[in-house]
Amino acid sequence: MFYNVFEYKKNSSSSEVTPEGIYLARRRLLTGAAALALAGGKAAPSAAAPAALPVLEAARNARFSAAEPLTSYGDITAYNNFYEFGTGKDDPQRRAQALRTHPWNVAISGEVETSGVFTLEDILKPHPLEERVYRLRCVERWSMVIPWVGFPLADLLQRFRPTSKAKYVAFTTLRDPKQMPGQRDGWLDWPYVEGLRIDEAMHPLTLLAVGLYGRVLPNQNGAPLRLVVPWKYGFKGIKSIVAIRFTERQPPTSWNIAAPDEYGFYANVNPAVDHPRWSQASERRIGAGLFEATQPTLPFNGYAAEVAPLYRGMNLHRWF
Ligand SMILES: Nc1nc2c(c(=O)[nH]1)N[C@H]1C(S)=C(S)[C@@H](COP(=O)(O)O)O[C@H]1N2
Ligand SMILES: [Mo]
Repeated sequence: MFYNVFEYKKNSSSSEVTPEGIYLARRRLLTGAAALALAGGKAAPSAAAPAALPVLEAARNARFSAAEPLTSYGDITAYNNFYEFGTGKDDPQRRAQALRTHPWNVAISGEVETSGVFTLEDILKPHPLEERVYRLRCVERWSMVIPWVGFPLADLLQRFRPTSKAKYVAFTTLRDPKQMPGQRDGWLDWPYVEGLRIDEAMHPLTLLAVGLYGRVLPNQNGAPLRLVVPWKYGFKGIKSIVAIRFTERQPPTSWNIAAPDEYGFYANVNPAVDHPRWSQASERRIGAGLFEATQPTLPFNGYAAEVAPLYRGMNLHRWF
């Protein structure tokens, strides 16, 4: 099958980053990353993040942050899904460092008054950054708690003035098999695509992330720009976005194309709806302890109070 839920093996070197390699890759990025509001000379926000990555100015938004112990920087950046760089959990950290994230353009198209191709700097400039601690629950039954740096997707979308026909928002990842060796394999149809209903996209919890642990996103976590939708399974959080399209019809999504019986369009975290091959009732918090004991999975990943109203009257077994 496309990925194996049981393939996890603890990577004993997961917290040993190679500072030289990361530093060199980051130096290349830094040269043009002015729009990321770099604050030179500031103290590292977390001893867990490598000093080689540029610091981002971002105060924590307490209202939208989970009060749970953070997953370590080492685990967040060494245990990844980014199939463009391979299917192994440690492939992205090893193979994504050479991805060129500058210059970077994002194409805005479809049912909007203002469409066009914008530089990353244009995309980011008007948006103050904030930190939000969100749970990430992968469909594979593991979870993390991640301090993202970003801004609400709604603030960006509104700038382009969606028309009344804009019912969905579709996202596309870079397609470049030269830089993304996994795209030479047929794991998924490339480029990776995802989508949200417009009210999901506009929900205040939906975040566009440009950093984590107070610094620019490492490539393996989706630099320079990735989606974070905390009440949905991790695969909705599309990485390294190059296109945002407003559509009238529900857009295709990569995992749904690959295995429609296993991955739905909605992909809301739901302990009551099993994946066909395993239960979704519990999860293993990465790095939480020697045995990483499982804990119950919460409806909407714990965000039910905020987002359950979006799905009022919908049969969530049918629309999984
Ligand atoms: N372009 C792209 N985005 C992607 C993926 C991918 O393979 N390609 N994997 C998804 C999956 S399955 C998960 S769980 C999250 C993982 O995000 P993280 O590696 O930053 O924890 O990214 C999602 N976004
Ligand atoms: Mo995932």
